[in-house]
Amino acid sequence: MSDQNLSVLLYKKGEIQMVERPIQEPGPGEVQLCMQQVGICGSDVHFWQHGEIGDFVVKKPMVLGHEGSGMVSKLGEGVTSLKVGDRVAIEPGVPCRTCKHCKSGRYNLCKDCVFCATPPHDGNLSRYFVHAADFCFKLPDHVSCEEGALLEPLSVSVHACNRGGIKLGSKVLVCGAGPIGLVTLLTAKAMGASVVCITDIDESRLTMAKKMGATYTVKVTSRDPQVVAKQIEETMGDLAEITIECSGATPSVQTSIYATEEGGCVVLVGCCPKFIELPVTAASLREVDIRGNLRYANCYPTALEMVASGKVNIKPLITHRFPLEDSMKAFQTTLRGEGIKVMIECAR
Ligand code: 572
Ligand code: ZN
Repeated sequence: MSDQNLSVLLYKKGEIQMVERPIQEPGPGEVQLCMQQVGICGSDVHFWQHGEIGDFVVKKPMVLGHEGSGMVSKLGEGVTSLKVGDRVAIEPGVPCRTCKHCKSGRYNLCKDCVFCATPPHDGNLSRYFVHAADFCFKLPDHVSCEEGALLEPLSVSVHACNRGGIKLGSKVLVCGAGPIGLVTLLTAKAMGASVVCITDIDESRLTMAKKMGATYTVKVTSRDPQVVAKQIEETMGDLAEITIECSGATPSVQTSIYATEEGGCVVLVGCCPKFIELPVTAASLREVDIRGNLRYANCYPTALEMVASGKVNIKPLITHRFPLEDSMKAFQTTLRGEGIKVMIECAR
């Protein structure tokens, strides 16, 4: 098999393959990228295992991957912001640019957004990938391509913390210590939170959270949300002012409402089931706002500044590394729930 554009293709539910595909040429305003690093996200594994998330169903083969960085290998017509050889972080969702939400700056709400590895659009887990030049962010020399790839989950956390209104002195609860929970912990602290408590059912993830600066950790052992909320309140000495729910697990979403103080805010970041039972009066009668969250808009520049300035260190998130050829092993590792972030090196 000649190695032209080796790619990780989700052929259909349950079936991923390494395939050779043609290398695309960049069109006007686009760049061709020699992919460097791509992290595996929970959604890549979910599409592989279940063939769908919500309304997004895999109906034809799709290349996986949306947490990527690359090196510019060709410029499309009219591109002046980048040059061949530049290393860039790839913001994976390119919106229509013309709808109401795009024009107001909330382009994450664009209905026509082309997002990598969200059906029917291909992702960037391949040797080469073509992308809009203005959704590529040049990395300074001292920021690695691994860090560039991690700007994607970091941007999720920047948006979530903004949605929650985290500011200097905020007392924050983060539910779930997976990759998104951990970057949210780092971002909340960088935004000035004085206390960050983080929960999980897994002790090793809490150990990691502690190492990354969590003020408190709570190991969740009960499915009763009021019992867990009490445990959190006792640990923090107070209820949380702002809660960022990153697990998507039903009991944890219920806990997030009980564990937030009156007048506070819960941001729903984790992927929940379509319909769940929630303690609505505990939210409504205490004016606890429940806020939605979809990816990010205009957060890559902030995420990059956080890393480039040394305000956050995201490198410890990477626990496994595989070359592109070993992507099947990489996906199996993620499926087994090992480590935190599995990174795939795409360059030969
Ligand atoms: O890194 C962005 C990201 N967003 C996720 C999941 C994983 N990674 N979301 C959850 C699923 N939704 S979706 O709208 N969808 C599959 C397009 O249900 C997007 C946000
Ligand atoms: Zn993701």
